[in-house]
This record gives sequence, structure tokens and C-alpha cells, in this order.
Amino acid sequence: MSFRFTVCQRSRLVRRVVIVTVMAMKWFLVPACAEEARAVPTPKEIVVTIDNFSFNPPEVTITPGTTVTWENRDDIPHTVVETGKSFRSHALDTGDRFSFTFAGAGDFAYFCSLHPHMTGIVKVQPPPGGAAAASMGGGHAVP
Ligand SMILES: [Cu+2]
Repeated sequence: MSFRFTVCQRSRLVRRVVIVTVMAMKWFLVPACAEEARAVPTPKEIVVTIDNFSFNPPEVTITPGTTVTWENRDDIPHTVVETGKSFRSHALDTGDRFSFTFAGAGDFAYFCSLHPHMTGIVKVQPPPGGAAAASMGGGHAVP
């Protein structure tokens, strides 16, 4: 009789521990998930490679503040020149890099001045509901 009573008490204690543990996990898990959802990675630097007489990828879409770095992987020199002349690289030898940070929204078509058939475009689009929507153009070269 007394043995049965003990088992009953024990299982009640186990159930209580389980409930407390689940409640505690809820407290720990909810903020962790919320934080993860907020930290959606927005790349602030992307690389466009120059290979076999082409920019790869030829079209990129970024948000203002993003730095684009072009890297020449061809064994001949290339340049990166924006049609509106907002940026212009020197001749890039193999392995050379050129970076430009796009401050404002807009479409920036560019080409290689040594091989004008090589073209690409950078589309800078403000994040949804972002305050940067009003600013157009601009940016600066990264030394
Ligand atoms: Cu070229």
C-alpha cells in the first residue's frame, strides 16, 4: 500500500518537472527565434568577377550602402567604367580589384573601356519602406 503511494507521488513530481522544463524552454526559445528572424543577412559587399571577357554576374541588385568589388580573373587587363561616369577604374591586371560603394538608388550600367562589348549593370534598390528611397545616385569609390 505504502509502495503504491510513493510511486504515485513520484510520477506527479516527474510531471511537474516536465511542465516546468517545457515552460522554461518556451522562454528561452521564443526570444532566440525572434532574434534569428531579425538578423536576415543583407550582404553589404558583393563580388563581380571578370572572366572570359564577361562580367559575372552581369546584373546585380543591391541596396544602398552596398560595396561592389570587381575582380579581374582574366589574363588580360580590363576596366570598369560607369556610363554616367560616376565611377571608373584604372586598367585592372589579373587579380586586381576595384570597389565602389553605392550610396543611393538607381541603375548603374557599366562597361569595359578596353572591350566595350563587355557590359554589366548594378541596380540599387532601396529596401522596402526604407528612408533611402528619396535619394538618387551618388556613391564613392573605395580606395
Ligand atoms: Cu575588357
